[in-house]
Amino acid sequence: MLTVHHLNESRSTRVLWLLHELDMPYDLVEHERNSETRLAPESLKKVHPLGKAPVLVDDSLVLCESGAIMEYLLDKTEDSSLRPDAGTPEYYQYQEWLHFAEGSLALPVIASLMMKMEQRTGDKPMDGYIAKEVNVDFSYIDATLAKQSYFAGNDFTAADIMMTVMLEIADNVGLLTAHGNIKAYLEKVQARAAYQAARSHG
Ligand SMILES: N[C@@H](CCC(=O)N[C@@H](CS)C(=O)NCC(=O)O)C(=O)O
Repeated sequence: MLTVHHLNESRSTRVLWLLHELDMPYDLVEHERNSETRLAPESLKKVHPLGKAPVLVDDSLVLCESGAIMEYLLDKTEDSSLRPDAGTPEYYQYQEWLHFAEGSLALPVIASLMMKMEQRTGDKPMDGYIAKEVNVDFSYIDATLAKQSYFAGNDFTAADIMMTVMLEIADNVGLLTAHGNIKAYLEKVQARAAYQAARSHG
């Protein structure tokens, strides 16, 4: 049986969302952030040395990194609807966005969140770098969603799940005000039943 270690308001929503899309049964272990520091509790460190969510446990396998967990689950199921066929142009778009979510987008989005929490004035060298990254990334995302319905083309895939959780943080920080295509996309994917089921766990 699969066990998902979930932290409230975190990237582990991606894993729950995918499991609901695939109708795969799982056990859930819920961990609660410290309300002041927002850090994960010690209970997560007992599961994985990084002490971060998500963590997936399947028999002797203990896996972190949401993107790797998505690929593991897609390898495990016979349902191939959420990952384009290997070697197709859509497959490589899928790969690009699956990695983009953590490899490119996470840094400027999470840094923007931290800067907002710290009420930074925006005059440090890092602020300029983050502003430039935010501009480049969201222009690219907006242009992609202007020409196609989903990140890997015309079908919803696990790359959309990876991207959505980061786009939601961006929206909360106010980075999407000039990006109508991205806001409309978010409303569309958030209406999915599997998304609602995943979010019911916080
Ligand atoms: N790149 C990792 C990031 C994991 C990560 O930073 N998780 C955050 C929640 S979104 C966390 O557990 N933070 C709590 C902490 O660091 O104490 C992934 O995609 O899984």
